[in-house]
Amino acid sequence: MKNVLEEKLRGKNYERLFSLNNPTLHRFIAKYVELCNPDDVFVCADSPEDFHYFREQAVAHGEERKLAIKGHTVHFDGYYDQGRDEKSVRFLVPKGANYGAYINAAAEGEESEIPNLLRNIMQGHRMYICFFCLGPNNSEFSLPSVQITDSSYVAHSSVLLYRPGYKEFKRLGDSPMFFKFLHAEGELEGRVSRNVHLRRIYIDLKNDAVYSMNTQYGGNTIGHKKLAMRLAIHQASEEHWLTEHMFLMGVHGPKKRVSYFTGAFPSLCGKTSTSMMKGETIVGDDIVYLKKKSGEMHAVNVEKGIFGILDGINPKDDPILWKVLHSPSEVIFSNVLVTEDGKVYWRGAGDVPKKGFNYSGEWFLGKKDAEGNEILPAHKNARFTLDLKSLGNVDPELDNPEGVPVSGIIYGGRDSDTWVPVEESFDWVHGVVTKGASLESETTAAALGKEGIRKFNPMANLSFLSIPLDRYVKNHLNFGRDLESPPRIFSVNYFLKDAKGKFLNEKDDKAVWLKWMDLRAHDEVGAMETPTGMIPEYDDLKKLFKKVLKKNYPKKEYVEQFKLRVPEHLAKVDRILEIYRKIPNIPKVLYEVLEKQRGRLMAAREKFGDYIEPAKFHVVQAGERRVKS
Ligand code: SPV
Ligand code: MN
Repeated sequence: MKNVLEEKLRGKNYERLFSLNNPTLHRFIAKYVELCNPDDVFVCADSPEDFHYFREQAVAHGEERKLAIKGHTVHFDGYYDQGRDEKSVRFLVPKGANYGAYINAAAEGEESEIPNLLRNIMQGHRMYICFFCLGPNNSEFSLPSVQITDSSYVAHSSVLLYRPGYKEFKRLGDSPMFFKFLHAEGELEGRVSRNVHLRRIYIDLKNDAVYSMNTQYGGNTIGHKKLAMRLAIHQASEEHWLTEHMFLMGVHGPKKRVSYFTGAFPSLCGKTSTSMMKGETIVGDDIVYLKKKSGEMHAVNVEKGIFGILDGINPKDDPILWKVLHSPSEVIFSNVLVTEDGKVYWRGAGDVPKKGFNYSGEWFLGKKDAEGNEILPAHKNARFTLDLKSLGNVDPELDNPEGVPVSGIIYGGRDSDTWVPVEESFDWVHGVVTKGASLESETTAAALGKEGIRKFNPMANLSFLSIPLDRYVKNHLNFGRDLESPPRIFSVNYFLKDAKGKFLNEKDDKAVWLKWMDLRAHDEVGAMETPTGMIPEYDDLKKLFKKVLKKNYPKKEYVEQFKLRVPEHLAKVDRILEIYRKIPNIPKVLYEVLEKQRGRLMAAREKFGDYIEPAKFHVVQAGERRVKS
């Protein structure tokens, strides 16, 4: 083992690796140095020079190009490598184990493909080894992990997105408990992976390892993002905590009170923009670990940066992001359009340029791809990567090793016709079942495949599950049962449309929903009790619209937005029940809660018809709770 490491890790690199006294780590690295056969190996020890080096390497190798604004660079992924490739993700599960229909388990023997694809894959490349800490440093929430990659863009992105881990590995000593990621971009054509047909992501749950190859898109390659999330969901399940696809934010209530909310939304459904609402503070926009602490749910942000979506970001709705995306600081743009003067364009960012450079090469208005489809100037999944500390609205608790207590959990998806803009569930179980476990959303460009199809996506986490769905739902139900006062569970819907297909809300209306949820979480406002949950009273929203957005909120709009759509809700209950009936071992309570919801909907329809205006429902005073799920 030492031979291969001595040969490829020269000078300080060898010393850095061997001053970590961890035989499992040394074996893992030696195995993949030997197999992948890079020209040499760089070991990162988290000095500022190391971080600078990644950025310089990325530019020197052409993986990133400098832009007009200081600190800004752009990276392009291959034309067919623009999103998470869920079909190519395969789990290596123990022999005989059945993880159910939602986990893409590798066939027996398929594992042997891994060494075959990786053999000599890094020839001519430099291998980078980086250590990270998932979660705050020095925290019982956090998990150490190592990333091997031959992409300086992946290394550069990772140091913006994750907390440093070299010292964590020193503390870890010889423990074998850490996550391991190997990424190899494979043979390049220009600067992009040539063999995307051999793009593979293997998740090895037995060894806490992930192997990703022949791809460059961040969601497939930055190991600590969705690859680590899959390993962490598995680990959390074994240890009775939760790993979730959620933002974490401080909502600023009356008298300077700050309450923390998490929110789970499928990709491209407003998760980042919610966490960045003006007047609030952001802890994180994508991944949390949730644990019980003193009878409460506590959360940490696994990351310290954002790999966010640019599509639609504009100065009016996203003033904070707009500013940082146009000021000197470290930002990596990916898959945007770059104009001659080194500026970037994405949809929503002003006038469409007539030409430029993008993920298809030289671009001009009207350019078509090989399939005859028009190429948009910037990809809908174009992204920015930055450190949260570049933002003016980062929450002071970001790095608190204890995490923050959670007052509310929000679930939302792209739903044009069923859910009202905001609604509170009756209790934890009702929320887990009818909001989280019943979440559906129309598909988006964040994953490869057709857009706009309504898909079941429980807790916005279906793509990332590494345990059977029944166990995942059970874990959620159990989590709240042990809490003295579980967080309130809400749903939001930013995508409700009228009969003509026009959105019923404006983008910034969510600022009001947040303030209302905060008041509910503190029992400071009443609500109307409907068959599906508690909705706001008109007068409360009217006041909040005035106060928060300085907007008039006509009653007509309220009624249109908040009327109960009984046929759509009944159809949803049927769809969700049908899905869960096919899954073995689902807790009985899930069926019971959905059947009761159906019963309440039918009774309301009997009395008031298919579409029921809020005024028909009872007002429940602040602090009062009636329905039991
Ligand atoms: C998402 O798509 O949910 C993301 C980006 O957060 S990715 O890393 O691709 O998962
Ligand atoms: Mn995400």
